[in-house]
This record gives sequence, structure tokens and C-alpha cells, in this order.
Amino acid sequence: MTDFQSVKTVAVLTGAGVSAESGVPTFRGKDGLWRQYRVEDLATPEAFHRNPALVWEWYDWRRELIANCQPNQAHLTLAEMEKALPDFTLITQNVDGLHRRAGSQKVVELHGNLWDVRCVAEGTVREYRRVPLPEIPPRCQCGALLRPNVVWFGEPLPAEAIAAAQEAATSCDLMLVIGTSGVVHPAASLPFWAKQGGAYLIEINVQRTPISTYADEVILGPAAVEVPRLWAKWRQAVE
Ligand code: BV8
Repeated sequence: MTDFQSVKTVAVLTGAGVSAESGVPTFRGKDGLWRQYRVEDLATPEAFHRNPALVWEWYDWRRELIANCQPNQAHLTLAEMEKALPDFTLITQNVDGLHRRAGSQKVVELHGNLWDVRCVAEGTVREYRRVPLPEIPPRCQCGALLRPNVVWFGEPLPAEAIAAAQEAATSCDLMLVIGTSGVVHPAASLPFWAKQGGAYLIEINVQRTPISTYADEVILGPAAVEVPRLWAKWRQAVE
């Protein structure tokens, strides 16, 4: 049982499962993300170099889908927790931007955000929310290709994001791990570092994962139900 009274610093790691009830398909679930492709085949610099139009078709499809999705009770509760708790860091692997739309301010986006684009020549990043894209692949004024400002397989995570995530994971008293299959590194090692740092580890997922083997508590259920339920218990315990 969690001793909420003694919790001072909280870190949360979310994956695609936290957005599932908003209608955003997960990566490795039965519905799979897109046609017959695997995320590992499309979300790579090589795939983009080989066929930028195909990779942008995938992102255009995801952007259009996500533009019509709303944050769910899990996103909204995490935004409420950030306001209520003195030291709270939300780390996400998701690129859908739903945590910010739910009102979370301090979000460490480990894998970037699919609403931002980056010029492959100049490296400049800007928000670009048009759906569907007027041209595929989109180009910068300089004429070079634009790419989604996300981290693809084989690419390093943004230095400041991974540093902030590691700092939060190794110094927190409690880490909540919500809706991740725990297979993509280095994000998947953050719960391990939290545990190593002495944190109490709670996992919320609809099924067990490699993280379940060392979590202190595994709550099996949908995030949109279990995150609000946990926060209600937490508030009651500290009142
Ligand atoms: C790097 C952005 C080095 C793009 C993504 C062998 C072993 C270990 C590692 C590797 C290896 N070979 C290669 C690697 C490294 C590789 C990696 O980890 N590969 C894996 C596949 C083995 N990692 C990398 O390449 C990373 N970079 O290592 O760089 C480096 C260093 C210096 C210089 C050069 C290089 C980059 C990884 C980032 C890849 N980008 N996304 C985009 O999204 O468009 S990853 C992609 O997977 C998403 O970000 C996603 O978030 C992430 C993880 O997936 P999950 O979020 O966990 O989603 P998933 O569908 O898997 O699971 C959903 C979960 O939710 C399930 O558990 C399900 O049960 C649960 N669920 C479902 N519904 C609900 C629910 N839970 C609660 N409620 C519900 N309703």
C-alpha cells in the first residue's frame, strides 16, 4: 500500500496506453498503428530518406486522427495532480500533444511532438498544425524537406529531455508508469532507475509488462479509470 503522506517528489512516465481511450491507436496493440507497416519500419531516418512521402502519409494520417481526439480522464487527472503536488514531473513517450492539451504545463516530451516540424537543412523547428497537409512531403521556404520533429529509431533523444527525465526518475519518491509496453529504450529504463533510486513504483496498464516484475504495485485496468481512482485515494489519504 502506498504511504502517500510521505511522498514528496513524484515522477510519471506515460506511453501510448494513456491516450488509448482518447481514440489514439497504440503502437503494438492488436489494432496496430497503420496498414501493414510496423512503427519500427516507418519511424526511422532511413525510411524517411527512402520514401519521405510514405512516412509523411503516415504522420498526416495520425495528425488528422489526433486532431479529432480529446484528452481523456487520465490526461486531465495528471494535469490536476501537477497543480496540486509541490514537485511533479510528467515524462511522456507520446508525440500526440494530448498532455499539454489537457493542461499539463511541465511535460518532458522524450520523443518530440508530431505537431512540430523541422527543416532538414536549417534545423529550424516550428509548430505546424495544418491537417491534412497541403502538400506531401511538405517543404520549407528554403526548398528543403520538412520532417516531423519526433525522435525516430536510431536517433538520440533530445539531450535536455533525457537529462530532465533521468534527474526526475532518480530523485523521485514515487514513480507512476502508465500505459507503456516498456520495450523502447532509453525511456523503458527510467522506471528501473527510479526503483534503483529508492522510489515506490506503481504501474497502471491493461496487461502486465516487463516493468511489472519489479513494480511495487501493478494496477490492471484502463488508465482513464485507474488514474482518477488512484488520485482520489491519494487525496483522501492526505486530507
Ligand atoms: C536510441 C516517436 C541511440 C516516433 C518513437 C535492442 C535492445 C534495446 C534497445 C534497442 C535495441 N535495438 C535498438 C534499440 C534502441 C531503440 C529501441 O528501443 N528499439 C526497441 C524497439 C527495441 N531505441 C531507439 O532507437 C531510441 N534511440 O536508442 O538512440 C543513439 C544514441 C546516440 C546517437 C545515436 C543513437 C529512440 C527511440 C524512440 C523511437 N520513437 N516514437 C513516433 O511516435 O512517430 S517510439 C514509439 O514507441 C512511441 O514513442 C511510443 O510511445 C513508444 C513506446 O511505445 P509505448 O508508448 O509503450 O506504446 P505500445 O503500443 O508499445 O504499448 C502501449 C501500452 O499501453 C501497452 O502496454 C498496452 O497494454 C497499454 N495499454 C493499452 N490500452 C491501455 C493501456 N494501458 C492503460 N490503459 C489503456 N486503456
